[in-house]
Amino acid sequence: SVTKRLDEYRPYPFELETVRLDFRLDPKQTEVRARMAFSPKLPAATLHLDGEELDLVSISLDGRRLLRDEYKTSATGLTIFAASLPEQPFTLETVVRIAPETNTALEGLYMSNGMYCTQCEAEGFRKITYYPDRPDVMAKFHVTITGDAPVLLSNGDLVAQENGYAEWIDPWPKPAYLFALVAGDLIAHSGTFTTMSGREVALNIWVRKGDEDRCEFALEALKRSMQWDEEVYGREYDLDIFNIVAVDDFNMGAMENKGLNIFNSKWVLASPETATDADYERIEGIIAHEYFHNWTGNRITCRDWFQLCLKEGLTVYRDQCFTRDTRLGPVKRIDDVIMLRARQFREDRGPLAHPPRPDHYKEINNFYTATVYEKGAEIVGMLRTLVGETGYRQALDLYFERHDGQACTIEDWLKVFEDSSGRDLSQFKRWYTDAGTPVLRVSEHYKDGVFTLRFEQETKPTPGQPQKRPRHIPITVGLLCPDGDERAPSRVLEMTEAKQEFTFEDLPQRPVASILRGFSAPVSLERNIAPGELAFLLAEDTDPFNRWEAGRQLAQEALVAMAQGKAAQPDYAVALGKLITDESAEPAFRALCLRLPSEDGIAQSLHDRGLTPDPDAIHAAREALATDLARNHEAALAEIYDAMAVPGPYSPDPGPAGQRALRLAAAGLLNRIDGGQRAQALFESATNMTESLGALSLLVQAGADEDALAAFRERWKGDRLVMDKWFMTQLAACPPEIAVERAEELTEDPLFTWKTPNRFRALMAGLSGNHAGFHGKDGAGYRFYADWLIRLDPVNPQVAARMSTAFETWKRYDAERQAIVRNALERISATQGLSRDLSEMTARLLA
Ligand code: BAL
Ligand code: ZN
Repeated sequence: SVTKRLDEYRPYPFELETVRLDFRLDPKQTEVRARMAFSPKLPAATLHLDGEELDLVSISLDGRRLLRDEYKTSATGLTIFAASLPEQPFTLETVVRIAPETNTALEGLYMSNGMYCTQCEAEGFRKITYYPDRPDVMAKFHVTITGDAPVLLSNGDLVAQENGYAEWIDPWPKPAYLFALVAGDLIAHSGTFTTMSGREVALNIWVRKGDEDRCEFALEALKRSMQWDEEVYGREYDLDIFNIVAVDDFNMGAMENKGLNIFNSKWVLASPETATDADYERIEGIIAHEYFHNWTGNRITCRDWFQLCLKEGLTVYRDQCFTRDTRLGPVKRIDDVIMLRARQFREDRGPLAHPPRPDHYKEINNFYTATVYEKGAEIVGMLRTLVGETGYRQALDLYFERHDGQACTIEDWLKVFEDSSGRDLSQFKRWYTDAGTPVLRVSEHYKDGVFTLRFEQETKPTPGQPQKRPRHIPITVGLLCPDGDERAPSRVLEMTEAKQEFTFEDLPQRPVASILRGFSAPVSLERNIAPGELAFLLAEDTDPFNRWEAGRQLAQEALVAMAQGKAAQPDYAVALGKLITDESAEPAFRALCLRLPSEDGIAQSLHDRGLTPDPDAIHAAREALATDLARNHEAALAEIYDAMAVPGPYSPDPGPAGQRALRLAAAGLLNRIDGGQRAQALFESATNMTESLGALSLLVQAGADEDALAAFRERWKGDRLVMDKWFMTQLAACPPEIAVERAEELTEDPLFTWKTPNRFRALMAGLSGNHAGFHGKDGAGYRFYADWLIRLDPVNPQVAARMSTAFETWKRYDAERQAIVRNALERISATQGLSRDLSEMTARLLA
């Protein structure tokens, strides 16, 4: 299949101002009539429309049927020869038929539980009708829907409606990937929002009957998002109606279609009995994310798919800031960095590493990655650090003013920062074009009142980029006196060279440096620092991120030593003891400090030090450290466990959620020494899903789960979202030696409806999240996983390809494991009729 390249971009040779789409819905044979008003921009151009899996019924130009020799169709589209095209504007009309019922790939128009819905990003619209399916072609859509369903939705404003018929006009030009249609027997949970200019917007969350009492939280989150975007970015909503639809079968988390967001029901529906605190927070974040796309993505979109992080990086950054503002800012920042390291740093170190703006791809769906999203967000954060608060707001104002209604590039984006701040960002741009996580080494020197930080940066080669250039890195630094006071306000050091030093003068005493505060750049900091200094930072740093980071580093050092059979320094246990009883620290923050680094993270850390990680030794080390901590701090942890019980009715607010998190973290450690006693009691008394699932997970970990798993299943077997948790948790948390066997058994469970993406992901991610289980020496985990990817691929290539990233770390491990993975990947890659999605992934994984 064909590789697409950034430097091959050519503008579309026609202007497409309006499109009229008439749908006659039928599960087996939906008819789509499209009328497109084109104006040629270049003389004698042929007209190419994308189209896949379409049954062409008719095609006419300005009312005249085209003859067979005036156009040609292929597996990828429809071409009308230049000789048949007038030089003046013309209208092309096509009629095609499609079969939503048999569309299991969930791209284009498909069906989920009897309801019709669409997913068009990135290139799904071409499975609905022939069209220039590229984001730089922006047109006004006018849609009619005829179908046997009480609710018929599309983008924009509803202009006419009667039984089985609806007509929608979207006044805002948009690319086809933002088109959406939904039809079904749905019920709305509704509200209103009055915008800053006083317009009233109707808000609806459409769900299946029975789910309507789980929508209130999402509705309120939507209102908070609308308000925040007005206050912080000056952005007002621009239609009279905003619809959200919850769908059970969905490849992504959610989709920002103009005025008609479609959500994976997992990220809308919430009730205390069925959703955890983490779910609530994530729902709020995703609702905000999709809403914020209305300006960063929809009003200003991408010129081509190479620019995906233009909208995604910025919108993730915006949703992260929204959550920081509405919940506990420092805790959110730490959570985001944990995620970034677990997913993006991991991606950047392996065979799938790519720049936030890739310059080639075969299947764009394979680039909806942590690098494009989360690293893209870090880059926006760095820009803000470099130009400052006011500078950032000025740049964004200019971005909206200059580019509203356009399809833009990363160059356009950086130019608004350059023009508004007067800075040269040409070196900074490497963050977008170069892959890999820079390693930042620092050494500290103190003499005659002068403190010097010497930095060195190095980025390892990544696929296709053997040579790396120095990046422009903002390093926020604070200096602490030995008594914990700040010496001076935090300073942003701007590193642009491969080696660079910065000095701080007039210091009567050697300070303790707090480096990379707030994680001011997505780099891997290497610092030769004494455990005592880390313990000091954990106790005293005024930057909450670095306070947590010091603890994490102590834990990581202990685990890395233990995984090699060495004794751990006692510093971590001692320092942590002080922190967990520090009642001036937020419970949510303390909970994060009690969370040990993941086994995958320890494996990475060992690999970074040139060692081969042994998954069993890592698991044993982590268990041993947890047991040690429990023994050392038993009384304090038990006290926390009792004190952090949250009485009264459930609230997902950050306060009580933080208490529950701390309580569960304490129970998690104590679970190693109390024989699962607290977990059992909590499981039986739980009044919400956070406690219930938290306790279940601990029982699974303790191997005392048989009754609890059965009871949980019995209670929730009719609830698809809760059952996903049941599948996932018992695989992620169980002792590694039984993980694969359990996964095999679970695939036999009648509730394992593997064609539903959420269920498939729950089981597979549960297994791959069990580090020592998935990477078991006998290779059973690898084989099992590969078998299922092969099975899913013909049904849903996008999900199969996405899940193949479980193999991205395979080169870290020993030769025996590598041989088994290689074999598994080669087996996938040799499968007859493998999708473009999965074959690109396996080729990259094997390269
Ligand atoms: N655009 C795809 C889903 C999202 O990032 O919002
Ligand atoms: Zn997005």
